[in-house]
Amino acid sequence: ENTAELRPTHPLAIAPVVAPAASVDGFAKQFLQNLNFDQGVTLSNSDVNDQYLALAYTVRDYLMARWFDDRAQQKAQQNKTVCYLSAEYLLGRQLDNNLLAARLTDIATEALAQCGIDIDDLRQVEIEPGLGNGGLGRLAACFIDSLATMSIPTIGYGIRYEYGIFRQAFNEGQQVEQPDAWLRMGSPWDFAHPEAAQTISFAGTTETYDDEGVERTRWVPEWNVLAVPYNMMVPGYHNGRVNTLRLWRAVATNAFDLHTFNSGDYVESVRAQTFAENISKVLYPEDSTPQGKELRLQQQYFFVAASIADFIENVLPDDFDIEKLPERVIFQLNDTHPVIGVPELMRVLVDEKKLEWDAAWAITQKCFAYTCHTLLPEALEVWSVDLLGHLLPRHLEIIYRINDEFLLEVRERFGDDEMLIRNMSIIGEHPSRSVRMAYLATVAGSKVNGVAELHSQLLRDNVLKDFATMWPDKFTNVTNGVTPRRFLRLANPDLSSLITEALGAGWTVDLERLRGLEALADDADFRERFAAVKASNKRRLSSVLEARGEAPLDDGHMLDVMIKRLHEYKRQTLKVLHIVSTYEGIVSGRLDVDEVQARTFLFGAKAAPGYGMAKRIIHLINAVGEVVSADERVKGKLKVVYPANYNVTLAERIIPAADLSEQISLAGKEASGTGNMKLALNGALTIGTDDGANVEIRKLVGDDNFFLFGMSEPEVEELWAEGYRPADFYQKDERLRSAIDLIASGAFSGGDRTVFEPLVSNLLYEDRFMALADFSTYLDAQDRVDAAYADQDGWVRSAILNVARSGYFSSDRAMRDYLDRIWHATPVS
Ligand code: Z2T
Repeated sequence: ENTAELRPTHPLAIAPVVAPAASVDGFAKQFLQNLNFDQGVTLSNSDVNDQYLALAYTVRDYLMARWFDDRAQQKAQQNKTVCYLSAEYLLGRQLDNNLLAARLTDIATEALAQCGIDIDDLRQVEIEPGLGNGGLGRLAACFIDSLATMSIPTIGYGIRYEYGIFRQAFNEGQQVEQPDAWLRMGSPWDFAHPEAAQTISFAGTTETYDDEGVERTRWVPEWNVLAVPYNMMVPGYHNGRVNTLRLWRAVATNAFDLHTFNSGDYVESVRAQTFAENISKVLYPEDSTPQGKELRLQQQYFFVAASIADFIENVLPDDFDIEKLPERVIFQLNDTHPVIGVPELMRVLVDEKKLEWDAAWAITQKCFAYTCHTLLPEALEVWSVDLLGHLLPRHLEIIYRINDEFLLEVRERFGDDEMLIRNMSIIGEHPSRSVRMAYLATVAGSKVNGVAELHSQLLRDNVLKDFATMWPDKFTNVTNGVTPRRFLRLANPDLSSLITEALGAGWTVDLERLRGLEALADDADFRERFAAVKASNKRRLSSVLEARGEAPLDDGHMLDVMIKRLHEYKRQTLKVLHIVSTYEGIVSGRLDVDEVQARTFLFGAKAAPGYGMAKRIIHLINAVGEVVSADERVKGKLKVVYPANYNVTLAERIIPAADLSEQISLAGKEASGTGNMKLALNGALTIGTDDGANVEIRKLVGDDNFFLFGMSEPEVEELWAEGYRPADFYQKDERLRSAIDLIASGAFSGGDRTVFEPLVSNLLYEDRFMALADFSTYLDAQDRVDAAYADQDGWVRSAILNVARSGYFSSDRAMRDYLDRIWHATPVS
């Protein structure tokens, strides 16, 4: 580029950028300066939001020099960069994480205290960036934390949604959605760079032209938007590294203005700009069941095209030989949402860089790898050929050619097996022509991975079987992980102190060290202190719930939690049937009330706004909760709490307080789960099926410290093959019958039998996720839970062993696995 070189003469302009002094005085000075000169208020005139923003600016100031330095290092060393492409990043609050990473927590607390401010009051002000739905988005956030902590050059690319995941409220027990205006009070953690905007095109036609005797194709698009990057700091923990998360925002282009302004109606033209700006307006709220809407495909192409162009133009040096691209980048596809990047890179290489198709394809295949996060057939993304061809005509042509050459390869390998060809084709024909994005990703990717051992096995055996036969080495597993910084160190400070006292501080970046706690499980004094931490975490959660208008938690109750998106396959209904059955058992006298362990059942879950059955289940949970919690006959024994708007911030309070972790999906349906890992790591015992990462958790913590129930995945297949009739299970088990009858009777709906009728008949006559089939073993396992909890000493021992043996589930380990098996990138030295 041709920017004139600056020739500064001022000594400060020549000196390297330095952070403010890492002292209480230095921090207070910087904070007050930011309050005065960036926020524009005096301390005495400021409100908490001013103070929070000034605090955030101050933390930024400390990280800034590191951020500059990291980018300079990466530029100098020209290492391979991990470009994580994800439509979602469920970040959670930034303040505490960044204070911790920069070792500023104590300094900031004291500096603010000297300004008369309680830092806790400022923590509460931050609205978490909820730019994700659930597991997939939170996983991306854990991964970028680990990569920064491990000094791996990484850019996280995604979308800066103006509205993140909706805020959930309850109205008479039913979910209502409210917009998440997370940017309204300012966004101190990101930096807009309009000068680095990319122009992203859509629609139009393609044409061939003569390029000095070579016939080439070019895309003649119909409209453009600007993609403006917003950079966020991703600081490593205590290592002085700061990576970048680059989120794109859609802004109308000048060309767009001209096009519309020529229509003559000025005001209408300004309004029309919102068309372009809608692209980054809102996160689609479906977790695992995409809706196939055009705007969503626009979002996907928008951020992926901007990211690829940004990497090539701004990260690679000007004279870079594009044929060497695979040495410098790996684009990791977080599920199929960014897969349109495959034809986009081909378009850039063939149409713009003028490479031969075969050379371009060889490069592209090396630059991408694909992570699959599901097994549900309805969650596998497909785009109608009509829609894709209209929005991205050149990309559809490229996809067709990729498919043609791929199917030739299939024929060469397996002969003219037309059935096989149809099954493997990237283009599906039924019920209408569509592009199967998972197949495109599998064909294009250098590697394909599932997110837990069982999941990866089922991908190879079922969903992508033919591809695994063709390319066995392409398939691998990387079991998910969670960041120990946010989910243990920050969320559970008391347990963290206890662990550090016992083992030293190294566990935060080397979680396998928790193994050292195994020996302490037999130490009565340690057990007592561990139990005291759990009790205090429950009190802390109780006050959080009270502040939200919920009833406080009862002392002595087991805290039984099910926190995850509301989905039929996850089987919140099975949990409800357990609650109703226990309630009915006590009320009818079938159960001896003194034998039943006092429990609080805590739910946290949002339902996709368009998912009717999930919303009905929410209604049922609240309805059952209201009746059970109010009934004198079970008073002090059973209680249901369902705080609205479960999010990362609330998870950080619930998880450290939990005794029992409900992981009860139908075997073969939950790809991995990561809440299961966070809960085990914080000393909750799991009751769970042999599904997803539960399998690995159980293997590690041991059968004695895990409550297994339910059919295995092969048993599920067998029952389907036999013919599954849920009503048979209803007939056979009296406890199940009474529970379902009680719901059907209107006992939880003021006598109205129609309210939950669709739910009841779905269970009795369809039950896609076999809740009734697993009910009796689930209740048996819950009896084992009660018995185990009655022996508090034994329970605490198991809880400690869960912590001690969960080190494997660190996202640092997951990153090492990705690096070894897929990325082959190395740390910045
Ligand atoms: C999602 O959160 C997950 C899978 C998806 O498949 C989509 C979304 Cl939004 C398309 C979850 C899985 O359900 C969960 O088992 C897994 O732990 C998580 O992704 C991270 O891999």
